[in-house]
Amino acid sequence: MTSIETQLTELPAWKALGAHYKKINDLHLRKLFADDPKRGERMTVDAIGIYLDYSKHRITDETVGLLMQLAKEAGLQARIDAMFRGEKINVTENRAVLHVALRTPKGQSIIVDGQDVMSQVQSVLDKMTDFSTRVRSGEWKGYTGKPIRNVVNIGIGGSDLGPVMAYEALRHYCKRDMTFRFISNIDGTDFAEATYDLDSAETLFIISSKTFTTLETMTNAHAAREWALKSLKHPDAIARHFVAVSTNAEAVAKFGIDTANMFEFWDWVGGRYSMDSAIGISTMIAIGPDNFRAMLNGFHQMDEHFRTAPFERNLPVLMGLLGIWYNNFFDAQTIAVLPYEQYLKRFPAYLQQLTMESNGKHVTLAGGKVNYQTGPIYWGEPGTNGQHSFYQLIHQGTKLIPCDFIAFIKPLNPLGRHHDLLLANVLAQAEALAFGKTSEEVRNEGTPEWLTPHRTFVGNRPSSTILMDELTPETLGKLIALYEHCVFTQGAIWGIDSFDQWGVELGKALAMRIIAELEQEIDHHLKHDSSTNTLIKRYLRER
Ligand code: G6Q
Repeated sequence: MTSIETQLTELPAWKALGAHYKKINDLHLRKLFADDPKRGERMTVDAIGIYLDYSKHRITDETVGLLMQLAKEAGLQARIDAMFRGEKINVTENRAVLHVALRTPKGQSIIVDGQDVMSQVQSVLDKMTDFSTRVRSGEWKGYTGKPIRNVVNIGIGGSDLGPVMAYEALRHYCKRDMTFRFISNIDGTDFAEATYDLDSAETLFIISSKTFTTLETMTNAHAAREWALKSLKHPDAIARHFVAVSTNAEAVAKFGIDTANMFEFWDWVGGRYSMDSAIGISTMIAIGPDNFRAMLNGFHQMDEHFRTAPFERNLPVLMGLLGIWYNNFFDAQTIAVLPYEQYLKRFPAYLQQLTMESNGKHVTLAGGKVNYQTGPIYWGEPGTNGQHSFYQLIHQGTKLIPCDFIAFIKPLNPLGRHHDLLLANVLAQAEALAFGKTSEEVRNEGTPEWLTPHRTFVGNRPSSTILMDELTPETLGKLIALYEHCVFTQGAIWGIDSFDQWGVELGKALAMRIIAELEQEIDHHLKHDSSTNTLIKRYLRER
């Protein structure tokens, strides 16, 4: 064991939490609420327009105190300060982690490797603003002189999930006479379905790739070029219909995109933290530069809150620590994120990358194997749909699944009773999970004895409720940054590198080998295991 591992599980607060867990893990939320009539008012934080109710968690004041103590003993504040200072806290890639710089307002400076990154950030934002204004107004014309009506982002992972999620989340604010599509998968269906009804003369492709080498993105980008040239004919058309977002100018030029039409970002922006960099150019075209800046402002408000608020009133710190409480002491394996907002339908998918690619690590910063659990599985769907499917397991299954309920006070599309019904449901779910329904209550309703156990809800199932005013670009920024910093908090305490992703490498390398075997029809001399060899042979024989 390395010293870092020893440190976490040997920390006095960690040990105290272990002992404390044994004392309180049977304590029911019914009792906690009965003993403290003000619990639901007290265990809340109201900051920067986010109301977090964390009273329905299996915690006491002592738990909260010990979790805060853990954050202190693990040196969380020093890690936060190091990130904001631009230190190279992504140690395995020797990089700074500065997505916070992307939303820092003009006039401040952050120095990385002797350069003020803030002036670079502002100049790319200005370039994005100029470009998106021209596309939105119709001033930017396609090769045949028609204005752009369709924008297709080609990217994958961090160069796709953020733009897709933001487009869906902010549809209400989007330019409705334009069409936005997103192609990520190497499955040709994705390309075919995204382009089948588009007129190439009115279509702009944004090739979004930090490295500009990613197999899926480059394959789709080449397909897009062929698709466009089929009708536009002349290679000069590429300059009017293709722009790039990348850190790799050389590869962009080699592809044939004029680097004047390239929007830059930097190695200190991780893919899954890049939706507010130039990777967000599709978002900016969709919602307009002012809305995009409002979104950045929302991110920044959360950054400042995270950097400065005392831990016990700090939203991401609290949420991060509660996640650790269940993950490491209750052995909970997953966290459900349940937005009661249809526009957030892609938010859980976005969070899956953010949380699981960041904290799905089993090795500490010092390189030793952890002797505790790290990142939980995040999953979810918008309510109320999930209530009619997987909520059954959350209510009455054998697994403990802490839930994050997300809701907005004001609807973007007021319609009859809809919003009251939606909100009634989210509040009811959190209530039902926490307090359940006792056998006695079930019996008193006249339920026969044999049916009583089936209709009993044991309750004591924890949840947070995150209530915000209205879904706007600004509130979306706050919400995303809330989870970014929640992930940071947890990674800092687990002592892992939340900013690398070596786990995606092996599959990529093996795929390259198999691609060659499939394309050259090599079915003899296959050197894989017998399962992979047989599958390859079967595919080659039957395709
Ligand atoms: C994110 C990951 C990964 C990455 C994609 C796309 O943090 O690094 O999801 O975003 O693999 O990479 P490129 O942008 O380089 O194409």
